[in-house]
Amino acid sequence: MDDVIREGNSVLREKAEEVALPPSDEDKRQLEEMIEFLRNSQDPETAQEYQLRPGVGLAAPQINLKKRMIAMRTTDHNDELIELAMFNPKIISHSQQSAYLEGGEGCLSVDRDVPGIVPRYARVKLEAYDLDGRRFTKRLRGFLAIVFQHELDHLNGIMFYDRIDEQDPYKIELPPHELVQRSEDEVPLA
Ligand code: 4LI
Ligand code: NI
Repeated sequence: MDDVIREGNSVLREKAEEVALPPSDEDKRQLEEMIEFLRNSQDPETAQEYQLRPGVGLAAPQINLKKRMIAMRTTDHNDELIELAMFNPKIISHSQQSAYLEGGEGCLSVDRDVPGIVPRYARVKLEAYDLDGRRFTKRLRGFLAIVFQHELDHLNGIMFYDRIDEQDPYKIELPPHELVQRSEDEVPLA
């Protein structure tokens, strides 16, 4: 059950390949299994039994597949459960405003605490293909937007700590203009 690839494995540093569309039965099965893994990791009994850490996002390279596939499972700002399975996801537009998790980011492939701010876009509009191979777009904000960007990074061989400022891990990136005001969107989440 816990077949998650850990940091140090070169697969996590490679660029994953586009999935040919429509997706094959094998691609679909693997993406469904990624959602199932997240469900299990969030279920206290199953997580205990299989010694799983809870996660809300998983990218295919983390289970040793060089494919552009992402699974997400978490609640949105209305406490509604959101499950997303995506082939070939990409950002088609994003906010200028940034956001970050105040508690830093964690990753199922990283068995240590890496403190610091991971700057992300506050809002993104994504394009992807669902399990049926149908194209869809979706706007994300808040925690969901951050999780999506973290997982998309995995498809490009980027780890969250690559984005933490080495000199000053808690440095908050601001637009390089003194007249730019910070808006509500920039308040830290969680
Ligand atoms: C228990 C049951 C404090 C520390 C606050 C926990 C079910 C960290 C935050 C969870 C942190 C669930 C999460 C992510 C952070 C921290 C991921 C708890 C699982 C909160 C998800 C991918 C970054 C995503 C906000 C090192 C495994 N997840 N917390 N970051 N939750 N979770 N990330 N940050 N500090 N990581 O982890 O799934 S994007 Cl659902
Ligand atoms: Ni990760």
